[in-house]
Amino acid sequence: MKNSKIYIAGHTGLVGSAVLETLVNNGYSNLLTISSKQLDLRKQSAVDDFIAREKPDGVIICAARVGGILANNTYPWEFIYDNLMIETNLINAAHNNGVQNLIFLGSSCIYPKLAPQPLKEDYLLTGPLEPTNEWYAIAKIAGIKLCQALNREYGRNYISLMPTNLYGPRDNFDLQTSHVLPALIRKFHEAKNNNHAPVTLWGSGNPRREFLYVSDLAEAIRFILEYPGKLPSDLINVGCGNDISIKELALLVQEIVGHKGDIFWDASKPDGTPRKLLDIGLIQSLGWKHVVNLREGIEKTYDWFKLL
Ligand code: GFB
Repeated sequence: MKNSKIYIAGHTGLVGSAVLETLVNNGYSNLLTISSKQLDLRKQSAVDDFIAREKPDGVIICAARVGGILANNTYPWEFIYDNLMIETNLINAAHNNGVQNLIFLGSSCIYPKLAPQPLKEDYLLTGPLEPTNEWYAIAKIAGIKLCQALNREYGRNYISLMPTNLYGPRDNFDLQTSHVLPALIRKFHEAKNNNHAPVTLWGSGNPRREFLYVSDLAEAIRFILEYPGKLPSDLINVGCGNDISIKELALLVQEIVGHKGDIFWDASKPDGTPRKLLDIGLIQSLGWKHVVNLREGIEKTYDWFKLL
């Protein structure tokens, strides 16, 4: 098992790098990776050739075009096209080369914008999506369906994990394209170093989000990889089980960073979905639970950011 050849697609990103680290630390000795320079996952024949040549035993798809609310809203084409191509090429090549086990990663934004909370797996496709990220969400829903179609028709074991908002070391800290947590860390840090200048954040601060430290997701992936026997579902949420408003999050990051200035809210920027708290009953019933709490995770991420 630990010498199975497992291909981690997207091993340099936030999630892929944490998965690589976790599996190496747990004795996996035959992990396969390739840089995006050497293999463009959007190119079908290149992906086919790579998978046919390497013949992995399992595939973990961490590769994706990801970004925060503004990036999703500004680049609808890149978010839908790149994600559709990456996942279709990888899942198709894996299936054609007899790969029986695959893990695909999505996001909590696949659920309807106004679905009841917490979000259960079976709320998928029960209502309209949040418009700022429907392009990304539709690509991810297609990925879930690709896996489910192969499971149903060909008996594959292709599992889709739906993580909540993730953060941690090696995240994207670019203020135009990042998610909220790295943006807050950077904004408060730079403002502190600028005589505690005011910080401007986006939207109203009222939306609520659930955050999971990326090493916890990597552990959840390992847990699913090593799960003995058949899983009860091929769509499983991964979260920590509680959420926080963006205003509360801002105060927490401000305190951890040590910024003492004002906070302003730019109402011209979108709020996005009001709330997306995952129901994590299913993965908890299997025996998995997160370990890193939000304060500790932000402190670790800030320590990493200061070394940049
Ligand atoms: O993390 P975030 O960009 O994405 O924003 P989503 C979360 C909330 O934080 C929104 C607010 O209400 C933002 O308006 N916010 C406040 C900020 N200040 C900032 C800031 O400086 N930068 C950013 N980025 N946000 C994404 C989806 O939605 O979540 C993706 O667009 C994906 O597709 C990802 O699903 C997990 O949580 O709203």
